[in-house]
Amino acid sequence: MSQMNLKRTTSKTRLLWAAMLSLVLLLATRAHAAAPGITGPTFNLTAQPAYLNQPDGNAIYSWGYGCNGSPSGFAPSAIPNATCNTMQVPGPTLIVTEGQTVTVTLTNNLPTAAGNTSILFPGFNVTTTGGVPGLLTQEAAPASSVTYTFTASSPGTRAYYSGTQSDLQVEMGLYGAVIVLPANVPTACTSGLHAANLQVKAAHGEPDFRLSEAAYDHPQTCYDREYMFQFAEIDPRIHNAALAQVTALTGCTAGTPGCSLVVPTEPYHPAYFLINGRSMPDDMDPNYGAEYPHQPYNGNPHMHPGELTLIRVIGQGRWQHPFHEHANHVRILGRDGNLILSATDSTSLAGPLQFTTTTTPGMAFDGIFYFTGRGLNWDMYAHNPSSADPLAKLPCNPDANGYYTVNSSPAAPVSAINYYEWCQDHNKPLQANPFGDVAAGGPATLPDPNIFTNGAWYSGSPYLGPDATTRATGTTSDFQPANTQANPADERGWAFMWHSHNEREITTNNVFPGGMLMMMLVDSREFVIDESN
Ligand SMILES: [Cu+2]
Repeated sequence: MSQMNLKRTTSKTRLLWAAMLSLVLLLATRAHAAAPGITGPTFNLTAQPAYLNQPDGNAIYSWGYGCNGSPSGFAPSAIPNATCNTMQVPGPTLIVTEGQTVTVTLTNNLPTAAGNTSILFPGFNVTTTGGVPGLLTQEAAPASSVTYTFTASSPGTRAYYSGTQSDLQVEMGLYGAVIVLPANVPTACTSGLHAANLQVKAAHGEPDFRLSEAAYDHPQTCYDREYMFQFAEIDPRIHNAALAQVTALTGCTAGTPGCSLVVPTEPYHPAYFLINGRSMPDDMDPNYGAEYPHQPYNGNPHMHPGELTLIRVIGQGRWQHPFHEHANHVRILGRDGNLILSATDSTSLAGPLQFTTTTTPGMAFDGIFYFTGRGLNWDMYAHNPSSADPLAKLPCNPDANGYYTVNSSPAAPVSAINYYEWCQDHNKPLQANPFGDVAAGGPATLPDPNIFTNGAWYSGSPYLGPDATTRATGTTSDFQPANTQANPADERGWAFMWHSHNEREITTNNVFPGGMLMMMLVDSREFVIDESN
């Protein structure tokens, strides 16, 4: 049996296993989890210094919020090995539910010369206990604490950050996110295509990484997958100046003359551009990776065709970040926890559809992104009606929207690897004379897939899914145009660059590529997306 046949037998066997596994999983408790963070509603945080790793080998002295003792829990539960260090950037994502009373106690463990620190929770009505008065809120003096209490009054994603000497302290890394989950999930989110999507995941043994089924108490905010991205930048000269001064002032007494920092924060020339505290390619390493003890959250979005993917985005730092999510536009649902409703019909959402999503410093937005392949004008699964392989000639019956789903007639089985295919392009060949077991007679003569350069993320194939990509290379060579360094075995996803459109921001210390860039991968349904890596 050739290597090719082995692979194909394996994929069929996997489908059988998946079908059996789905029965087991449907009986098991549904995992409810996703953008990684800690659960409350009571949080004990500390502000401390530590070093952030950058891909050029630099370790940058920074300040960040972290956990003061073990948090009450981690979410999503589908991500193993979750940790909350005493310092991390971004700070721990605080996950609470609408209506809860949230209590955050902050202890100031910054160097004494750094002075007071604090947390602002914009958008919430905060009361404080303890601490000392500051310009914007009560602050924690060195080695002291302050407690903030607020009601999680409405759902959505919001920023939190230092309200003390913010030009320096936010730059140093004192920022994070609050996610408020809706108390009442609309029934539309737990029925129909959303319920079917869970069954499709279960059919392939894929965990559910969501924190909820909806972003807000609104049926137009249902989602099938979610990610959180916090954008910020670092000017290392500021961080180095802070380090030099706190080192020189070690042992000084708080409040005495000279026991304070004078670090200029202008002119501002950032050299590192971060997604969740990491620069590309580090952002695509796993969540909680041991090599990033103070940067636990990654930026590594994957999704299946047709899934409504919620992206929770915050512009931290000082610059605007024009972020381009390639492959589709983003529908903005709300900003800073405020749903954007129609002026004439308060039951309908009116958020803009954006090609490039903008983030203003301190501002958060929730948006929906999806990819379906609609309009490609070729069969992206490379179906071949005259093939002897059943996987090469799966059906595609359009539902009312033109996709192959459980609403089709006959319905798509939840184990179908072309679930959510755009049926208008079904059996429409791409290549004139392709290698292997994919349909011929199409308009294009593409480069030989056996010699086509393989990118680090892109499989090199115009076809989606392990089965289609393997069939498209033919049976004459062991050389696979896939299985690259960054991807797990068997992944044949389509990679789309998600990156800042300020091109300076896709460098790391002046070297391209780097910075605020990640690769989004679309994977066909049989590839199990593991959001923990
Ligand atoms: Cu772009």
